Amino acid sequence: MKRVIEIIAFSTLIVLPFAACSNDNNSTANNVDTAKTTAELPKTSVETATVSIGEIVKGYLSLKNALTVDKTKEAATAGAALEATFKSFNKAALTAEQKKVFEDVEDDAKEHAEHIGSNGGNIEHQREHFETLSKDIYALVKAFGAGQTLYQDFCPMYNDKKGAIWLSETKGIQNPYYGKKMLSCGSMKEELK
Ligand SMILES: [Cu+2]
Repeated sequence: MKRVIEIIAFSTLIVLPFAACSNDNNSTANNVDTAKTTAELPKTSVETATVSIGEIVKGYLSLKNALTVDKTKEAATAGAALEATFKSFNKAALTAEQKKVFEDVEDDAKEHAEHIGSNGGNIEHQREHFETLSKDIYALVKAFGAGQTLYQDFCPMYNDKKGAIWLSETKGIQNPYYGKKMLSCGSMKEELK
């Protein structure tokens, strides 16, 4: 909790350029060649990575659940906590392949989590960031597994009917993009183990 407070305090010090809000960072832009780091990984690396990704998934799900019940302040707290989890993630334990996937989404996911954290009171804006964040988390879960069963759900209406995905730990649809306005809008697309 102390860390969360520090993160919130820290992020309020930064004046974010307004344009950054609508820009989707091209997360593939900072791909680095991680192939060199393959050698000599500890035997427990995959296990360790799964545990840490589990932490990220846990943070994402708290955020999702706050949006589902239209709680913008709780969503902000969860967003800040998720950003902190990303920052403390230990990449040293990843395989080269995992590291590449992680680094593809890392900066983007951190930025979305940060904006969600600093936009308590503006749930529509939080949801905009949540949309892309959900794609990042989906990519991580596909590469790492989540350590639990998750469902990829799809809302066909969000974002001018372009649609948006989210991940859920429950089989029934509970839409985080609209909350109680349209809680059951959407369908399950994929079960993830
Ligand atoms: Cu923003």
